[in-house]
Amino acid sequence: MDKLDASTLRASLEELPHWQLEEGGLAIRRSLRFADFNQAFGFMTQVALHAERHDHHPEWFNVYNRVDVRLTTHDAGGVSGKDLALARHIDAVHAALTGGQP
Ligand code: H2B
Repeated sequence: MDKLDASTLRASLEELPHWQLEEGGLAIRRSLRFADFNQAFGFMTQVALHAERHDHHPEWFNVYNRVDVRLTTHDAGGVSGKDLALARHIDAVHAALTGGQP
């Protein structure tokens, strides 16, 4: 999948308000909070299985109840539609587990 041009990406991110374009524009990022480590790790497990099914994987960092996520398409050298799709999935899993708190 090709990387998105800057104006398409900017427009798409208006529908993903929790996600920020990284400096340099190569990736999008979101930091997520959970009730505790158990909930954070449950989130990571669900997202990992989805990522494997779609052959598109997040870069992420976890400390206790926090998960920092970075999405980019290595094969395309930037942000593609696959990253936007994964971002939407991540938002949905997070909202289902936490009730939507940021
Ligand atoms: N994940 C991400 N985020 N970007 C990729 O370009 C990518 C991936 N490529 N997961 C996939 C795996 C590729 O390496 C395999 C060979 O299909």
